[in-house]
Amino acid sequence: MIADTELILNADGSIYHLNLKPEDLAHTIILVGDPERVPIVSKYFDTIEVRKGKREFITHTGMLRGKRLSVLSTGIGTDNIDIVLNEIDALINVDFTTKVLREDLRSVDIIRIGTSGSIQGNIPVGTLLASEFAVGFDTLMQFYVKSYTAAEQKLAEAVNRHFSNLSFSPYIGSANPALLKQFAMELPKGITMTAPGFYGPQGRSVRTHNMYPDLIQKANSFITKEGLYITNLEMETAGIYALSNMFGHRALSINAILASRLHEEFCANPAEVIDSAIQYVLNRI
Ligand code: R1P
Repeated sequence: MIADTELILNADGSIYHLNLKPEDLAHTIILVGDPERVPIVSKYFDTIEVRKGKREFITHTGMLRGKRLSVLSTGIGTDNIDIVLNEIDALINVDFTTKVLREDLRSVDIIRIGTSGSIQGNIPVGTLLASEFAVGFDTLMQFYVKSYTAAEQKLAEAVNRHFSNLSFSPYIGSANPALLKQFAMELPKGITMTAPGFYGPQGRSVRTHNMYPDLIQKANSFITKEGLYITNLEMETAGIYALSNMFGHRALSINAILASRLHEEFCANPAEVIDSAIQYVLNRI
């Protein structure tokens, strides 16, 4: 039995942060960062049966063309992704009446629809981009035992060689190949850099003294022997991928590019670009 302090439930039997009971969550889950993006996604559902939430974690569950879907907001950062992915897995794989892990472990599909900044000249504002890999510049995965595929191991070595002046080791996560095929055939693909902050950790300096002032240039110049390069920068994908890979869930991250860090340009119509990403994903579910 899992101890009450390891898996905390609220008085109504829902899980501590997400405030959901196992039956509230579908097995296809769209993750968005911004809680206000949840109704913008669920307005396309044919029916909505669950509207619940706590703090920044808002969930709507409903049906779209006969398929049950949840859309859930993560807020910002991989610290929140740790909570969201662990609680999703518990909702799916723990029997809440006995607090015992199910013998028949189940897997869910997790698709992030996020926003991001491009760090390459060939990826303009307005692009929808699928992350084939993600590199985590945060410390989340230092707290878990990771196991890499051969491709992830190779990428981790190349990244650590290139970013040799960091005082920490970035980690790698990868998209589920079947989801990449289902959702991202028509999209540009790349490596997404996931940062643990918005300013210094993404090389921005409004009034700060940055330890790595050339972070964007350094990321821009990274390229593997196979020709893979870092395309964009945001704050969740590496954590989503690495934890989904660890739990055996299938994950894919699609980001609307709202800024070009190289051209110092921000999108004039972000709501339209985000809506096109939402419709792109929902049309392929
Ligand atoms: C920062 O403004 C936030 O926007 C991006 C970053 O990853 C971070 O969460 O994504 P979302 O729009 O999905 O939240």
